[in-house]
Amino acid sequence: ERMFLSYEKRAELSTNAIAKQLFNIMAAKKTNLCLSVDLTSSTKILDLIEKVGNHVCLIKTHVDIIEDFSSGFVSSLQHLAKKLNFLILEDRKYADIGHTVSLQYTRGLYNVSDWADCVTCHSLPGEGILKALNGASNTDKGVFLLAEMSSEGNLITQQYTQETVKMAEKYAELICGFVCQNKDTFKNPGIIQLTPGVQLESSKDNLGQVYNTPEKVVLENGGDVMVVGRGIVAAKNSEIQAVLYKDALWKCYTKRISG
Ligand code: S5P
Repeated sequence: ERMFLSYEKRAELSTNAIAKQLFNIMAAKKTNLCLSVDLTSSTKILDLIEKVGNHVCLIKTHVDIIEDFSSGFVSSLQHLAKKLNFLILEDRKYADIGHTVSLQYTRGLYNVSDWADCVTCHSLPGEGILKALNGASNTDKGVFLLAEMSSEGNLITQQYTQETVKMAEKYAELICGFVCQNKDTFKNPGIIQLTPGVQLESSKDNLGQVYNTPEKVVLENGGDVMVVGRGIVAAKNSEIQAVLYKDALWKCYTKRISG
């Protein structure tokens, strides 16, 4: 079972280059924490990453919420990614027909395919969306496909989840993981379970987000990379809080692989 294999071992089993890199970064830095930098000012984002980048394996962005987005922001982000050894995930959640998604991915203000190591994407429109993302870049890229969501009342059914996992099978070189909540959602140990909805303080927000603890997410639900946003971003001292999450999540992982 993938739950009990080390990240090093799983890197060897990955068919996607970004999944392989991410597993190796986690093993090297001893962190399975992904920080979701949901802030609207590019300087604030870069300042935060400067402080916590050492403690994370992945930085997740929503670039369309940044009020002063520029190509300078992208270069600074890439510079920090190299310096502090993390990958970049643009959480765009593409959800349109293939042709539109290929334009959204490669063109416009954000030029996501130029700088993001990986992106998120819905399976809702069908396979064309994966074909579009697959053909769009010459460099190593990964896609996290949404198989489940953390928010209450979401319309994803078990059948939708299963068919999403099936859709991904044909795209072994493109898919780096699933955004999902359960250990039984998929079996392939070369693929990453990215699980959002993690917080120590609260169990939900007032817009439908549902939170679980590190123990629940890693030990019971099979999360490999855990996404924390407000738990760190809204804290008084983000650096202290990031270390707290990193240590708690890593402890759960080492406990998990030791049986
Ligand atoms: O099911 C999901 C999928 C995602 S990618 N639920 C989520 O919350 N997310 C994202 O994770 C969401 O867009 C946000 O950026 C982050 C969670 O942030 P937090 O502040 O609630 O920890």
